[in-house]
Amino acid sequence: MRLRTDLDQALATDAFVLHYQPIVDLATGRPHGFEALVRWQHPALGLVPPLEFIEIAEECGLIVPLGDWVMRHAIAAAVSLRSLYPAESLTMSVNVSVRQFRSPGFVQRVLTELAQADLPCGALTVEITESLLLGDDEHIHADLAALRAAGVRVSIDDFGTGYSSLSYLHRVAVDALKLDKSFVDTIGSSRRQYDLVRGIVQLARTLDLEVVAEGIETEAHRKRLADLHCGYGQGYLFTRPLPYAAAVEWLQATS
Ligand code: G
Ligand code: G
Ligand code: MN
Ligand code: NA
Repeated sequence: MRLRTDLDQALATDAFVLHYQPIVDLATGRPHGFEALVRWQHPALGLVPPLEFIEIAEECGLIVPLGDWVMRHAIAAAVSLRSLYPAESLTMSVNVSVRQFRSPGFVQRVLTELAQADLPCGALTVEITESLLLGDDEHIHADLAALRAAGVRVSIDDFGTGYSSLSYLHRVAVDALKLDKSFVDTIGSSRRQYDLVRGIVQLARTLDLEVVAEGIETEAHRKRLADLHCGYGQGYLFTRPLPYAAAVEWLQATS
């Protein structure tokens, strides 16, 4: 498989780049933070989106060094964005795949990066998926607790689309849910979907969890979610994921 052999080389040659998609406070319209999203600058294929290589990287184990690369660069970007806009208390969200999270020493590596970069732990959100919480793995629970004890925030990505049951919410302490785009898409056209989203937002409030709605593409989506007191949102209505310099310009225009 071509991509797999190229991936090794890509790590050695620093051929990855992060784009940053803003997360917006829906009540005020102000920037809350960014989600770091990796792309691969392939010499022949151009900019390769993560869906085409993250799974391969997981299968061959390269996700661990790649994930470390993403974490280090996202933390560095958070430090510089926060120093450019000190009043905004910007956060940085980083996607962490299951194999990466389970790799020995993951929590310690994250905490060491934060300390070396001098980024407050509370400025980092780790996005995990429901699949990490399937089963009852004590190591995972202990690692999540250790991250949160240090002040790192934990968010459940693609919330509502996994196969796991809601029962994990009472066992696993997390800070936020990212409401999957599929809920947002039909919030304006389906009354049942609207009611379901309202229920999820209420559930989150009861459990003291923040909600970030993904895939907000229209003003109608934004307004409905803001009316339901969904705290935060992300989507093409605000902007697509941006290269670092464009993210700075977006902040300048928005903050
Ligand atoms: O940016 P884009 O919409 O193409 O991202 C597609 C998917 O790739 C998203 O589900 C996102 O979670 C995942 N992804 C993006 N960057 C990373 C990363 O650095 N690590 C992991 N594990 N997944 C990522
Ligand atoms: O699974 P995860 O939440 O990490 O996925 C984030 C992905 O969703 C990014 O790749 C980003 O490009 C994509 N995305 C973000 N906002 C929108 C949107 O408004 N519409 C669509 N179609 N995709 C979006
Ligand atoms: Mn994500
Ligand atoms: Na998602």
